[in-house]
Amino acid sequence: MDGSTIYALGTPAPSRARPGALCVVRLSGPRAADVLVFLTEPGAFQRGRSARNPALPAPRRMVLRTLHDPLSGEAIDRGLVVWFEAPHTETGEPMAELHLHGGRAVVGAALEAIRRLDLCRLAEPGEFTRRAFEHGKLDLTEAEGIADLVAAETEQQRRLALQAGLAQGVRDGIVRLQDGIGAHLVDRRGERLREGLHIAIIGPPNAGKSSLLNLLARRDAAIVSETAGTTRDIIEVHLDLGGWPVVLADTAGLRESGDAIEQEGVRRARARAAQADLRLLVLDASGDWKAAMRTLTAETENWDPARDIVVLNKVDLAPADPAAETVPLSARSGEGLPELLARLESAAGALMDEGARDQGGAPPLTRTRHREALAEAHASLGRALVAPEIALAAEDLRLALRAIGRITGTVRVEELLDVIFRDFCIGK
Ligand SMILES: Nc1nc2c(ncn2[C@@H]2O[C@H](COP(=O)(O)OP(=O)(O)O)[C@@H](O)[C@H]2O)c(=O)[nH]1
Ligand SMILES: [Mg+2]
Repeated sequence: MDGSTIYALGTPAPSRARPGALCVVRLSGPRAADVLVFLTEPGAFQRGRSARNPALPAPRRMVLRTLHDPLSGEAIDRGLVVWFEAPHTETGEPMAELHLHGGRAVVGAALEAIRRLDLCRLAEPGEFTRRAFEHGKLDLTEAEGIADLVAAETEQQRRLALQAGLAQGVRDGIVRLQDGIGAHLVDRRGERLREGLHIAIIGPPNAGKSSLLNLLARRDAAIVSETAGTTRDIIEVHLDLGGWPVVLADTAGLRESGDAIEQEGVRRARARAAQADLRLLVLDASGDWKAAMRTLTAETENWDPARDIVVLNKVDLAPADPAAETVPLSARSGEGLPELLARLESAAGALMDEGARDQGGAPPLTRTRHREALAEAHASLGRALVAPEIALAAEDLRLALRAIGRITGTVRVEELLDVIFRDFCIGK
């Protein structure tokens, strides 16, 4: 709003073919009263009388007045005028209406007289409604309702067709946006970069899981013991694996146990294995590791044979099977460690690259705040798609926009308003 006073024809402009019986000129803004007085009281303009002039009719009362050209004093028309006092008006501003005879010459002369006062300007399409909206006289859906009402009947069919097309277009746009946001949300690169790649060491008791953790951590983080069931809780160490931050977790040996604490350890081990980005299954080369591999890979949730690694430990005790898809290692002597590290590094790199490829090189979501805002936008878009009413869908879209705005900076409502009011006709 620029504080200007605006005017426009509130009825269709009279044409030669179809002159109307009446034509209404509407004014809104701080100078509306001046315009009304200057047009209806001869000589007032020259005297520069103010809006407090007694010539101003009582508000909301139609009164008969003769309209004069304020400069020449020439009579233009005799018609009804109405004065509306702010804020109880349609726009919330001072308003006036001139009900003129609908001939082209009359209307043309009246508009020209108003223009020559140089107190107001022609309204933009939808500007009256926009001012009403900005003064809290109606909400957006009501404003849009007015747009529909104005366009109804005259071009109903064309508009209906247009609306249907628009709705489908909007729907497609929402679906595309939601898919895009969803893809960012499943991309866990940012989290991996920030928190580290999660690697879980799993396997049967006594396979050498804790020994492997200590070997990789280069310190005695976990207790190594011949007593099966020694590791009961999860032990985490943070490592740098070829430049990638890694959280390595040692877990309890996977076996049936009567011990309640060990049972809980096994439950946690399985849960951690399922959540991890990468699983290292450690097996004892000197035992029946093939059977163990079959059962444990089948039992482990999210086990991916193309990504997860089977480590055949204690190769100092039994020769490795070169045909098997395993990484031979001796956690005791360190034999096979460089090969295992190489495998881990390439797996970590692949996990990070994978996300990068999926996102077309887009930066990862590293902040929880961004992730939460996107999740909220995603949910709001989903609700918009199933909203039973257009007004509710609009509200959901607004919420989605606000959530995205929290990442990108504020999304100005003004920008939206321009789009909405653009479709109005002048005088509304
Ligand atoms: N010979 C041999 N013994 C190992 C090796 N790795 C671990 N051990 C032993 O196997 C036993 C169990 O090891 P531990 O790391 O506690 O296994 P976990 O139960 O899987 O955590 C310990 O006595 C270790 O010293 C290895 O590579 N070779
Ligand atoms: Mg252990």
